[in-house]
Amino acid sequence: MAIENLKNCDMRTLARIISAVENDEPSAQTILENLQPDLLIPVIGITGPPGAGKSTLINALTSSILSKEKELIKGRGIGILAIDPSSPFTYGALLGDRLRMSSHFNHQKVFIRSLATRGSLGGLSAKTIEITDLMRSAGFDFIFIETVGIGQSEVEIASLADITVLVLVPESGDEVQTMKAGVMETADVFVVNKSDRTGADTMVQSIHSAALISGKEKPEVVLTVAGTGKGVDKLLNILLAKANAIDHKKKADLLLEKALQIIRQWMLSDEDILHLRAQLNNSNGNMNIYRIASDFIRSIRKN
Ligand SMILES: Nc1nc2c(ncn2[C@@H]2O[C@H](COP(=O)(O)OP(=O)(O)OP(=O)(O)O)[C@@H](O)[C@H]2O)c(=O)[nH]1
Ligand SMILES: [Mg+2]
Repeated sequence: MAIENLKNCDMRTLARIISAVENDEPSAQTILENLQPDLLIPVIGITGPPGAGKSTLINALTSSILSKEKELIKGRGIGILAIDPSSPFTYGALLGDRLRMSSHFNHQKVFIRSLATRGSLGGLSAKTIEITDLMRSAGFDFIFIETVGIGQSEVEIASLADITVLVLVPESGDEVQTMKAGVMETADVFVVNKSDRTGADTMVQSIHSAALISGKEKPEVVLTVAGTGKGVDKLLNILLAKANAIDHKKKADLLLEKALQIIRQWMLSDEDILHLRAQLNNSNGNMNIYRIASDFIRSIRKN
């Protein structure tokens, strides 16, 4: 399939191309090198602790967008990339996500893809960057990326997403207390979901206090009940406003980080990294890490 047709191909073909890249099929390199990602499509990262309601919220946002379909959908519609937490229950989580998002699973303007974190030795799923760029090239109007976690993953998602939404719940007090300044910085919008439960207002105050400490001016905080859709239109309006004001020049700073991740990934296989780890583990405490590093570089150059 010619890559210039990526925008117009049907969803099934798109799914096949994504699989080819995800599985490192021989065509993957050519596909990637011919991509033309549209940087104007807003990529919205939805992140937060397990069970905070991220999938339910994406489902509700999708409903909200589709209710204004004439106004908001000009192209392929909504692309959703759910990155599963790395746990032995990945397959279950994947099915669970599909069930939770099921009201849109068959909608022709909604494309949902789950990406397992398998094979990834830390960080986002190995292929997250590539699949996001593929989706950016496929003519969607909106792209949502769901990642679980609080801490490092927000920082990583921020290098990928144009807008980062951190979903918390009334009980997330501890998470906010220990939230690092970097996380406060990277979140563009804070959502207190499950605001039908007690403690939501206290949670909003905690977010404001944490923001004050980290020097962030007036964070945007929205209360939602994702299951019923309460607050979701308000959240969508904030996202639309932010999408119109994306500063693509600022993003250029993150390109180096992105390029380094791609280079690292293309140069080092998971086996290489496991081999390195084994060498470090086998060294009985009297290792010389510099020698191990230079031996390692020599060995991958040979391959
Ligand atoms: N009471 C209440 N329950 C909610 C709300 N939003 C989601 N839930 C429920 O919370 C549970 C977890 O929701 P998910 O959307 O799967 O949460 P998630 O953050 O995607 O979870 P993981 O992907 O597993 O990290 C489900 O049982 C939802 O029905 C809400 O606003 N209020
Ligand atoms: Mg989920």
